[in-house]
Amino acid sequence: MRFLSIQSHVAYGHVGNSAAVFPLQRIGHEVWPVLTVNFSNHTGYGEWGGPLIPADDVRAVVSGIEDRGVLPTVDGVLSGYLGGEEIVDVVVDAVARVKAANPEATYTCDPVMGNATSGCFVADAIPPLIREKVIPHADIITPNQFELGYMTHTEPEDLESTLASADAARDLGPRTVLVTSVLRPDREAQPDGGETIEMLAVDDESAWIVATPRLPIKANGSGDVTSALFTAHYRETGSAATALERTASSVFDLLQATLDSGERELRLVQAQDAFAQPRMQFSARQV
Ligand code: PXL
Repeated sequence: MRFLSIQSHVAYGHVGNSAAVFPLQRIGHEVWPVLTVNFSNHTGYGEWGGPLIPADDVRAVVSGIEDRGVLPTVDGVLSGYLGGEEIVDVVVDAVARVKAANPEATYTCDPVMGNATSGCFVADAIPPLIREKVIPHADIITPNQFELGYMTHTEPEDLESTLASADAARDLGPRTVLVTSVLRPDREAQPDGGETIEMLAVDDESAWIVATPRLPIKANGSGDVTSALFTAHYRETGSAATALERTASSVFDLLQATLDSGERELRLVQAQDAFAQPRMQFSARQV
């Protein structure tokens, strides 16, 4: 498949397109990265060098691709962190152009707003823009539990309320919702009593949940890898359960490798076999 991926680029480390592009390529997909920032490193370091790409320049890159006549061959558009209103408009416009060229193409929006620990870390203007201008055009969204609540004005907590929030998100337009990092208090423990973290996928067919051991690591970019892999596997297989299992398997091994290395950045290259041949050590349960 071919993906147009409109996301951040960092020279050092792995977030945005610098996290999403290689795993997609490693599992055999063509990716056309369109950069929204060109930073030295991710913003988690507190300082960085390099420019935001002006929205008009991002738009010009999309237009240049369109002028090659290749938009009808795009299977999916991906977006991640959106820094401002202008870039929101560029993404929405790019999605419209791709869908006009190929009505079968899907748009996956990772509605990056924040998380349960840090709260909202994007500008105040961004969440309402994502909710009102972007989500209605998305086919697949990949919020974490916090973003899911913010988007739907609900407070997903246990399984039942998280499923209800996912349905509320589906009422905004997207047919498929992947909720990453679900930390419901009623989740199951590991066989050895250890803590788990879950992902939940809901589509027109059904709802599925997968649990993985919760690792003591917070790695910037892991959400970007998750969103990209889920999209590719879901589009390829049409099965939310299979996509969930493959994605959980790959991302867990990536995080384990990162933890074992003691490094701050994702061990994307070193863990590449986990993308190509996921061990499939976790199974999804229908809920
Ligand atoms: O992972 C999302 C992301 C995207 N873009 C930039 C970031 C981050 C997370 O740290 O810093 C520039």
